[in-house]
Amino acid sequence: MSIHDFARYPLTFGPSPVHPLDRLTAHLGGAQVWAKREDCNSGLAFGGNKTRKLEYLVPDILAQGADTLVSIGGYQSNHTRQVAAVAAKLGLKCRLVQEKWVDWDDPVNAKVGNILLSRIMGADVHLDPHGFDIGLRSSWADALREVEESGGKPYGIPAGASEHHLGGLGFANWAYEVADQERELGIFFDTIVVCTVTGSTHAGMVAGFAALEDAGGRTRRVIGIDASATLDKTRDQVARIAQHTASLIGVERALRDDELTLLEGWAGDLYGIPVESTVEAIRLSGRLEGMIIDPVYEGKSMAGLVDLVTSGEIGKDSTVLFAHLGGQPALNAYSGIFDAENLATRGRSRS
Ligand code: 1AC
Repeated sequence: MSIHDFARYPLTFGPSPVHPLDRLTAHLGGAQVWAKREDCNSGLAFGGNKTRKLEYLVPDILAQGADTLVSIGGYQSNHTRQVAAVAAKLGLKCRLVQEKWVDWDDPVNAKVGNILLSRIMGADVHLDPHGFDIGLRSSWADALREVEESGGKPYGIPAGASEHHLGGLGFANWAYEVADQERELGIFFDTIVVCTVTGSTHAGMVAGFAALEDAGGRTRRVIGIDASATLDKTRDQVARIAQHTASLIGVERALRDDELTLLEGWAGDLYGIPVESTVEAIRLSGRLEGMIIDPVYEGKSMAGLVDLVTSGEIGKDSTVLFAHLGGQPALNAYSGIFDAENLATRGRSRS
């Protein structure tokens, strides 16, 4: 089997845009930095990385004759927003469990941004008091059972689609898309930087690039930047999903340790809480490139990229691809961090 043997239901516009970040590159004084923009990948509720993953789940959803998508995330989950959009597009119902993954005391945290969009798209949104966890959740199992008991035919999609057996395929395909874009542009990205939380975005890339390497492609580094602050658990989850996805797409070997890089240092102490470096990265990206990134995911991976280039860990001669996963709808729920007074009391204690 290869990635091309899996059914894919089109939800995206096609290959997501790739473009240079010239002013950021000049600011850093080296390493050519580019971005690949999953925030511009679809017309469905602003798209994002999960839209890509869902392209590989929809054929299974349709084959099973499900009438309700059941998924889970935090109040400001990008994933659940994208599931709600796909349900709307397919004419299915959507039941969402939104757990209190982040203890963020903004009064509109459960009202604006992603959760607002899910409500607009008709999802049945249930708030739940449980805290952050990247694994399979009992609240989600309860929701599946309730849909069934009320006569529905649920289709379960775990957080980030990561623990779904097809959840890594979307980003395995992303790796192939990058290779095609490199050929068109006459460029080679030796380093990819991606935010890692539930794992299947990062893991899918690792699997895809492993398959390409086994087919004669050049070796490159995929650097996952932890944003969950549960490093060991995340590393295990990424390794497991990467190995599973690799074997699905025909990689007949164990992945090497050097193919699985997850770096800590930019998450702060807690998932979903921006720290000083996150806010600086958001401002930098906005000010230099007009590229909007968010306080939960890309603010942290961009902070990592900036430090790794500045410290020389990513060499000045590198060509780096920053994976923009499309988390910015959550920004509305964090407006307080751009209030100078709040930043002084809240953000500066962690970096
Ligand atoms: C954690 C999966 C995740 C989301 O958006 O809910 N990225």
